[in-house]
Amino acid sequence: MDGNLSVLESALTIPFEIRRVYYIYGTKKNSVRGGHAHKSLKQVMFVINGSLDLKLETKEGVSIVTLDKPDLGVFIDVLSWREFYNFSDNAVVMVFASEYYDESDYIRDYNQFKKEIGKHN
Ligand code: T46
Repeated sequence: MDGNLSVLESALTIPFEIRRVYYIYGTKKNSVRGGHAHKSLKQVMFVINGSLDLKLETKEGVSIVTLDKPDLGVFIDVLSWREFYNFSDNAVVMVFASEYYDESDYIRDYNQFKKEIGKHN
């Protein structure tokens, strides 16, 4: 058999019921996306074409990961401040989300995020 086949199953390999799938493409090389956290939303994110760097801050600390393989997924838990940058040409990001879109679930203020993770320590 030629090529690869990756499989994701809701509530099995993905650790929650998937309520929403979205994808991001056409980003410019110097784009920075994210810059927020979520109160209740959990996500698993793949870069299925191209690459980018993901910086995640949680109450445990800061981690940076390069997503450059279509079978490399990252689980993003609640209260994780995320930033995406260093997009390659033709980067395609695919995200599986535990909740429907809800703007009130966003924490877009970094100081508020820091307070929230302080509360959860
Ligand atoms: C994350 C990264 C990877 C919707 O209408 N529905 C949706 O499901 C989403 C995700 C966004 N939108 C609207 C809301 C904003 O007006 O699209 C616009 C851009 O959304 P946002 O600022 O959330 O885009 P990103 O790329 O900064 O962040 C999104 C997710 O919110 C975030 O959780 O991990 O993609």
